[in-house]
Amino acid sequence: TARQSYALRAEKATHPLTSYLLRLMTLKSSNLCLSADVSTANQLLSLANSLGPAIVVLKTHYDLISNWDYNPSTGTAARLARIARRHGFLIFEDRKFGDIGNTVQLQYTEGTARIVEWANITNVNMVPGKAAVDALAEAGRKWRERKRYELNVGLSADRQRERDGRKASIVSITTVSQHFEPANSPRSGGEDFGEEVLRGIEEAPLERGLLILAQMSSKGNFMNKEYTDACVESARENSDFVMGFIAQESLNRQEDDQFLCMTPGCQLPPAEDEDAEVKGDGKGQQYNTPQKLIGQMGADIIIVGRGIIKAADPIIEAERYRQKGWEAYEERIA
Ligand code: UP6
Repeated sequence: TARQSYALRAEKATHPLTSYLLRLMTLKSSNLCLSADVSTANQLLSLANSLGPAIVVLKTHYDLISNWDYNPSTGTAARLARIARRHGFLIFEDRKFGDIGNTVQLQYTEGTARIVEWANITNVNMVPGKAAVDALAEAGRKWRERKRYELNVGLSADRQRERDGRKASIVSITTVSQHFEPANSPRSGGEDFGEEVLRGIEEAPLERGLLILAQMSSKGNFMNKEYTDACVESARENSDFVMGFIAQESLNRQEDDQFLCMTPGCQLPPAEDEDAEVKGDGKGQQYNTPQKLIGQMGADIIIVGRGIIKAADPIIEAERYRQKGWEAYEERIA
């Protein structure tokens, strides 16, 4: 798959969210995921808003945010989702679930954060075994069925009300708007983002996706080949839910594997010294350039945190990463 264009792979992918993401990448000429590792909701939302045009995925660690607001319709996730719809990017909660199946299901769908409700994508550390993936896949499928049902009930109730000459119900407006509200509709929640930025892309599909943590960027990690191979097997077994991997190289090994490889541990040397070597962070993190990860290792999306966030001007820096990542992809498929 490494030599195929994202557009071609969008047509081949069977997972609707994978296909959508590949189309988004083509449309925005971007294979950049921002790792928004900041500590307040305002910092998160303002980064999302200012870097939204350059990225296709925004990765969160919601538990790093000291004032995360859990309200499902007015809280941090809801506000982030509105920004995501507006700029056209997916939300990926980097939760790295790692427990028995029953517990990960509950952590995914219940508790304070209810991750399934707002994150298009999440991920799992498969060290506890394949059952964790199976359990999350089951929870994802159930969520989708419930959403479809709610949507249908809401829509048909509204049709009936229309026939009766009454207004649509608040309930169905909320249900429907969570997914199909046009980005610049007056209902979009009192946040003024100015002009609509992205045109030509439809709403993200009503699907959830999972990435399996198959390889890590950190020095001396224990994810050996046997573990990585089991991750690939598990992905094939749940290909309606698993979109791909967090890994350091493409893990598409068979003709019909259509998995995405999203890769953290990515930095560029400073703009003023482009030949400088990229070093680690002194806390175990190891970095590679977009050229190496996309161009040589077959990664599809680079995940960049501090390289962008800590820059003097994150907007300019995000654009530099987007360009480098995209050039490496274009060279790869040429
Ligand atoms: N991350 C890694 N390596 C992995 C998996 N995940 O760094 O193998 C995550 C980290 C962090 C981000 O949790 O959120 O990717 C990398 O941030 P950085 O670019 O600032 O190093």
